[in-house]
Amino acid sequence: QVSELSPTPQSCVVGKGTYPKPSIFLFKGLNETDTVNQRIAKNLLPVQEKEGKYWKLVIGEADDRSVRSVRKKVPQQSEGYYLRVRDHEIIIAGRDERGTFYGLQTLKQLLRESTMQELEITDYPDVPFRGIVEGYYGKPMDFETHLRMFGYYGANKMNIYLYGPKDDPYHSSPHWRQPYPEKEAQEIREMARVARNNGLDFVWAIHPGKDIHWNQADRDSVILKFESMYQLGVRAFAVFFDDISGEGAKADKQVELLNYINEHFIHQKSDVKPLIMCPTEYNREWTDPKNQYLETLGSKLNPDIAIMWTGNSVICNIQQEDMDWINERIKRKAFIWWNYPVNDYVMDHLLLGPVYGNSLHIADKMSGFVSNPMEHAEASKVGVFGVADYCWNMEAYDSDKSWNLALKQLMPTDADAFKLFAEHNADPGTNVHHFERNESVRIKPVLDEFLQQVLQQTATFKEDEIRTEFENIVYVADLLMANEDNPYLAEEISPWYQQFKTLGEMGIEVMNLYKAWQEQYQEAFLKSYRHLRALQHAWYKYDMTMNQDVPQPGVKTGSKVLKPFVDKLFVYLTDEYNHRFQAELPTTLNYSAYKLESNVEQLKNLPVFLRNKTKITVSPLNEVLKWQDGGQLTLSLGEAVSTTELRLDLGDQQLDWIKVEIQQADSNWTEVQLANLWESVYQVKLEGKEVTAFRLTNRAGQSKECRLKTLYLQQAEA
Ligand code: LTM
Repeated sequence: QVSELSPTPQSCVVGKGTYPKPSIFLFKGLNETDTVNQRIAKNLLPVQEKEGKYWKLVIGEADDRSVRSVRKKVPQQSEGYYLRVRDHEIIIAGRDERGTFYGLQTLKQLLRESTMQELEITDYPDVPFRGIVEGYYGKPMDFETHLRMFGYYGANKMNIYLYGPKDDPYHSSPHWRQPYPEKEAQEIREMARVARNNGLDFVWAIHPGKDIHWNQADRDSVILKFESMYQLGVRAFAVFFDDISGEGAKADKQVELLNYINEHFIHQKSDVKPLIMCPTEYNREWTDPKNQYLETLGSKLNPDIAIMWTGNSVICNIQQEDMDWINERIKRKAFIWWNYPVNDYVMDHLLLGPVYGNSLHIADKMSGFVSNPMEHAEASKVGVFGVADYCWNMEAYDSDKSWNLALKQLMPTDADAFKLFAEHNADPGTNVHHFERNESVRIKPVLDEFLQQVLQQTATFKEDEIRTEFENIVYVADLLMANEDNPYLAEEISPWYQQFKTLGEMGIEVMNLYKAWQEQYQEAFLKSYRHLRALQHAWYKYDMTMNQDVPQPGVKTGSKVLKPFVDKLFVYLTDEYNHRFQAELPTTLNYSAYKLESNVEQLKNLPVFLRNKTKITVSPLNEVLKWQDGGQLTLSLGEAVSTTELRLDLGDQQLDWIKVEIQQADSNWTEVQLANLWESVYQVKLEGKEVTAFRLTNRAGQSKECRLKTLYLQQAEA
């Protein structure tokens, strides 16, 4: 259907005629367009050589003879196209080759339907550069995944892909100065080629700021590395200075290097796209007006170099005034690096909700908009689809409509099931960025109302609705686990399907518990109680054993609304039961009893979890940590825990500025000594001490910049 075209066209006028879908094409103008477009056109349908009763497909660029009759209808905007379906003829006329390419993508979508409607589409993008920045921490996409994703990005009319995975050692330290080994080099060559064939600029980014020297040798190192990438077919480049501190973070030095590269490399090549840079102060929260960092970039960086920007904070939504604020300082339109749906700060969660929150009126205030995806490339398609739609036709963007279409395309045979799953897997949970997404929106008011009625002991309604929701979850989880639409997706996220099923079962059982409670049926209550305990155990075991090899291990689902509902109801009913029958059924949940408190802004909301059932771990932080003098982090354990060691790695080999104290049952704080194990890894030996809390304090007498790489307390084995 025309209403399902995505991204939403700027204008689509539907006529009266409806025809059976073409089954064969006769081409006109093929030799006038580029080979990529020729190939796409030829693959749409079988080709007919002679004129006859067949559909004619005419394609070309605005100045080509083949499309002369509609030349005036082609939009002026670059990458725009005009597409007309009429009288067994389809004409696609692009403003340029990309425009024709996009017209063909639209035609592909039209050909999914069983009939062809008479129509005229006049279309062009709102945002000049739209795409992906693979800039997350974690496992970079593998070679095959890249190729697959390029097809998806191009089909959604994205035109740029920036390669900058933080954990590629040849993109960042330690090997940014060296060329790629042969195998990886050949993969990049192929990636650049496939990206190009999918209408994408393949931008290779370097991240040299951790250990760069501001001298001629390192200027040459960057240029030599770029030259080696150029030889592999890369024609667009970026330099990222994010998440670094110290010498590499100096604005004037960065400007000097970038202008040098621009002049001695970018401008020397006739076929290379303008340079892109990501600053160190890449969001407003981190800007220090004293440094005049952004102003230095704004006034001294060559105006043809694009500057990336994440918004008011690392992960946030962007409004009109936010764009004005940054554009004024950098004296150009910011190139947005949107940190969504990336989950490298909450790897136990999936972010599958709708794309929403950014202003719909900022297209003309930005030079580009790229999304940083999750390590799960297939699952990220939900967010990517929304971003592509948003960037193409911003004012017309309808987040829910776009989300529904994305889900349907990703799992056509079980779209409703996948939607239910996505509805309940949207929020990142507690996180350092205070970033939130709506989750379980449809059922939340029902659950809230029900819980309130239970707590106030008034008559309850809507039990059936709630029970049905949980029954659906169990049903849907089974469907998803068996679904074969997309094996890549299944491989990425099946642990979450299993946990989702357990959550559904817990939900059903907690409603049974409620019923038994209401009917004062003690035996049924105890039966449900025991089953719930077993399900809680299964949940916990899964959380402790699956998806462990990541900074935030485990598998969380429904964590914003559903799971808290189940837990609250369980605790309340069991407490009531205990009270009424003088029983002592435990109500402890496998909730972490750990409480992290801090007056250091970036540490305040860090998740804390138990790894391997024994390591009480504070989530590492991706970004540079600015720890003010006297700033403290306290982790209370809720009870005395027998411990063997505290492990700390702040990326600093000289940790004399950190004071570590532990608290024991007597509530007094005692300072303990840090011993260096190797490089920046430190340890406090605890030798079985019963600890109730520990705290770390910056006693340097000045603010320190460091990385929170490791922080855990090792429990003694039971
Ligand atoms: O956002 C930027 C510019 N840099 C990093 C990313 O590499 C990372 O993926 C995100 C989200 O954790 N945060 C960053 O600081």
